Amino acid sequence: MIRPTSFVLAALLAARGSTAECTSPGGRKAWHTLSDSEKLAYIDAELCLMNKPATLDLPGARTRFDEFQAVHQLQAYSTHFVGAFLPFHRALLHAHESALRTECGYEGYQPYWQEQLDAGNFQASVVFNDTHGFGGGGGANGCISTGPFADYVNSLGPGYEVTDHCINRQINDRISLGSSQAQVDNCLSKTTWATAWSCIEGQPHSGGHLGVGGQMSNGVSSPGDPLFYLHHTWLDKIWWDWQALDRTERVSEAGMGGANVGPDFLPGFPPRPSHIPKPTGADGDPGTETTFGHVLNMYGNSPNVTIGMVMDIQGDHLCYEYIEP
Ligand SMILES: *[C@@H]1O[C@H](CO)[C@@H](O)[C@H](O)[C@H]1NC(C)=O
Ligand SMILES: *[C@@H]1O[C@H](CO)[C@@H](O)[C@H](O)[C@H]1NC(C)=O
Ligand SMILES: [Cu+2]
Repeated sequence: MIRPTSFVLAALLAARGSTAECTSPGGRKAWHTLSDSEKLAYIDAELCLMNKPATLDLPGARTRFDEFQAVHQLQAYSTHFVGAFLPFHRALLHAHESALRTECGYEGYQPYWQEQLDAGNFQASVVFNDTHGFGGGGGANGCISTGPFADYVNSLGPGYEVTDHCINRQINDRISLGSSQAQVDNCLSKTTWATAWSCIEGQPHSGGHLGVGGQMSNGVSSPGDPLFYLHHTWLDKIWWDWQALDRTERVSEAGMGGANVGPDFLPGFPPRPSHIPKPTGADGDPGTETTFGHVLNMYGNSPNVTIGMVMDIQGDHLCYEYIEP
């Protein structure tokens, strides 16, 4: 005879599904809400990746930090202006966050940049703080001349090139208005995946990339600026906020779709050189419409995942939450 309490427990477990194991999600916080020591812990972990030699034999990558940039560089034409845009970046952010934690002893989670706070005034953002942030821009050739990343010699980029260069920026306050709350709200109000995803890839996405400028404004090599990860985590939060408005529907197949193979030339992107193959369908997803089976290639930085595995940030594979500022 089952006692009522254990019966209720068993029913609850059954309702959750036997494989759902996300019971204590990692909390991703807004950068400006981190304590000084939390900020330094994140920066130190990123510097640790920049000081670890590359292990994956990806063209031009010298460090572990570069290897995450290489994954983006090699696939830029198959991961932008397609349905996989947000899922690919979600998987890349998770791979980066996992490396900070498992390879560099970081105990926190991937922070995000609450850009709407700074829209129209990126110059004054706390993210550019020299001692507890990502440093400024504005040295010779726009090179970051102050802060923890001032000396980093990036071996990938600009674009598809493999050349040593500094991380540069060219902050533009007017363009940064694209990251405003009004733009975020506009995307959250979209009622279909196709309109929500293309909205997010349009304005808030461009506001952060082009508002910071320099390396960040290059659609191919932008992860050479460590701010990339905070910008894209903010976009991932916007996607999640949108999904959470109708969670069951929007983590299901109904919440995916869109072009599977993008245009041959991406506006604002460097042209694809001949050694980068023309994108075709992905493994697991040969058709014209993006589906759950679509394999996201992490090039060994972390195991490959499918789009279906990254739809829910508190599912069988991912386990994190966004802490509101
Ligand atoms: C940078 O951040 C530190 C630590 O939070 C703070 O004490 C300092 O005033 C900031 N610098 C500027 C220029 O705002
Ligand atoms: C990851 O995916 C790519 C492209 O689908 C494939 O070529 C590669 O072999 C996969 N890697 C692993 C470790 O499965
Ligand atoms: Cu990208």
